[in-house]
Amino acid sequence: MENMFNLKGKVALVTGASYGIGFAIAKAFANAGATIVFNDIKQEFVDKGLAGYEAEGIKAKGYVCDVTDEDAVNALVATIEKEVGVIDILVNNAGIIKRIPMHEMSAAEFRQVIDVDLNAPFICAKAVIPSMMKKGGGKIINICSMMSELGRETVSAYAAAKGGLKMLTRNIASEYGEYNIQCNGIGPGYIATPQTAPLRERQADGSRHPFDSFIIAKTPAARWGKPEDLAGPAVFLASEASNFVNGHVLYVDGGILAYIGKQPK
Ligand code: NAP
Ligand code: GCO
Repeated sequence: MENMFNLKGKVALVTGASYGIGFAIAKAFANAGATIVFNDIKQEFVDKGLAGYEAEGIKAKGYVCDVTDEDAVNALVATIEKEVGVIDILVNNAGIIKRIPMHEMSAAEFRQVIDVDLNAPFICAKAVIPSMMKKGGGKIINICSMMSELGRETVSAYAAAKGGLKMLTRNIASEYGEYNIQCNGIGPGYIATPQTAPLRERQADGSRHPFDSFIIAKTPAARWGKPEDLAGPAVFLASEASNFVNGHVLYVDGGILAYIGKQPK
């Protein structure tokens, strides 16, 4: 049974994995035996990520690459294949959010979120699929969101992108399942990372941010998730243990999607 979750001999590319959720997933893959490759937009973040992996005893390789740039992504994949090996596992983790009321959001801002959160996963998956097909299979994991299922104020672009990413996940599963490529999503709940830091900032009087209290009330686990909460689900979807799981979004949300929320006192 243990071998089913073993990633020894596998090359895993986790996009945007200098820190946050991507870093935690890549660390889990390394601990399961995978060779880790990651990218970030800036060398300073790649260096920060390399230092983080080194501190964990992980020999990762990091590259500067903007996932929205198709030529750069194709060049990245070719370099990885030359320097490390064919990518067996791709995690489309890189992502941004803009919290702006829709009627105040410019089309350019909307497009930027769609570009990173939806177009880039398409670009990266398209870049790795041909070699996966030749190799006889692979794993693609798209990091979706509560907003793949739910909307809320100010996140129209993000919800549209993450909703689209859920369907892209299902379509890749449908189109490439016969090549033994499994494509699944992970839908994290509210996780304590830099991306959600503004939602957890203490108020001037030291009290919790209203959204922080809201999420605690909406989560049966009554806590924010930690990036490490995603480690086990990610290793499962990257391993042979999930070879017949395809087109699924695994929500790792502490129960948010199942719960109406705690009645205010
Ligand atoms: P984060 O802390 O903001 O980290 C995002 C990472 O993506 C950063 O390393 C960032 O690099 C990188 N990135 C952004 N745009 C990029 C681009 N164009 N090319 C390459 N790298 C890029 O976010 P997170 O909370 O770890 O979230 C990671 C993923 O999980 C995202 O897809 C997010 O939507 C999703 N998610 C997060 C939560 C949550 O509650 N945190 C919940 C559900 C889903 P820079 O530092 O250089 O910008
Ligand atoms: C927000 C949050 C969420 C989380 C995550 C929830 O502003 O509502 O940033 O979008 O990032 O996507 O699953």
